[in-house]
Amino acid sequence: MSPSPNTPARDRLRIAIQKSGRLAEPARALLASCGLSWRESRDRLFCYGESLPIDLLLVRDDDIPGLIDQGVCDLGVVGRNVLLEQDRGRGGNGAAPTFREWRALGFGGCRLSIAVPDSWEWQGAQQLAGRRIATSYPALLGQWLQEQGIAADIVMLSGSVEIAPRLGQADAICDLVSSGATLAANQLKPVQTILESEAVLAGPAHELDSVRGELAELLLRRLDGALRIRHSKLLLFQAPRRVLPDLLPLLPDAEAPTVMRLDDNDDLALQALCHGAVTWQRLEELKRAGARGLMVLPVEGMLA
Ligand code: PRT
Ligand code: ZN
Repeated sequence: MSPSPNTPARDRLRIAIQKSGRLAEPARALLASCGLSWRESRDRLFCYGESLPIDLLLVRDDDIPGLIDQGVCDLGVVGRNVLLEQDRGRGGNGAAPTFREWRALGFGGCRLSIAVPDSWEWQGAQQLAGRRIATSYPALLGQWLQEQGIAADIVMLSGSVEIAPRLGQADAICDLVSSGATLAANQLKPVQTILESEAVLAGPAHELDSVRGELAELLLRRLDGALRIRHSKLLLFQAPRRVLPDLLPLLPDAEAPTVMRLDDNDDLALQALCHGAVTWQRLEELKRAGARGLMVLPVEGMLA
């Protein structure tokens, strides 16, 4: 396929991302690292893909699963918490899910947790029986309570869930937690995680077809490369051949290192793509084991 930005609308891939909020910038940065660039519309609701026919729709995160469902956009970057809440929320009418998680994206990490007042001595989930739990995630909480066999009242609130116990609206809450500072400031403590969440690339339950399918595949290939090298570094060094057995165990996270023989002596030049942290300590260990001329380079792109 030779991608050209001047393609008809049906042949353009449309991705919904958050207009503003926690996921907005990291989503754009990740897509930009896949080689996408855009021209933004005056109303700042639409970004027209310039390098590839892949456009962005800037929306509220809660609207993203519905937009995929309606076919208004093909893909979206959204928290797993939002995606699953809307998916479970549809369960009641028996409809098959029309969207699913395509990739976990490694940012926007948080937990959907039950939190109770600091004064409670937590003995286990059964303590929630007959209690009122405030949340913006009634479907996920309802499913978890059902799985635990607990009958409790779900109090649906669209925001400021953490103050519900102090206002007497609820006994406990179920909300997103990252650092835990908000809970602590409200004299609450997390006692049970019901979902580990992060930003995900969401798409339809089925494959996309024709040109948009090809574009989605191209994007996924680049995305997989970008995610894979996110914390990777290229390590270059030299070493005598005889110390190789001591060096390789120090590179457990490296893809099979490339080993090149240097001219006229027993020295080797090695090149290893490390997916874990390449710390000073690790460099020092390699040096002690006989490596020299150690050099750590950033990795800008990778296509498997
Ligand atoms: O305007 P729009 O509807 O698009 O945005 P929003 O206000 O609904 O969403 P936003 O930007 O707040 O969050 C978007 C997504 O970020 C969420 O759906 C999660 O997937 C993810 N995320 C990651 C979080 C948090 N961490 C988080 N800490 N979303 C919300 N919080 C809130 C939480 O609700 C609580 O009020 O932060 C507070 C707790 O934070 P800590 O650090 O004090 O524990
Ligand atoms: Zn929202």
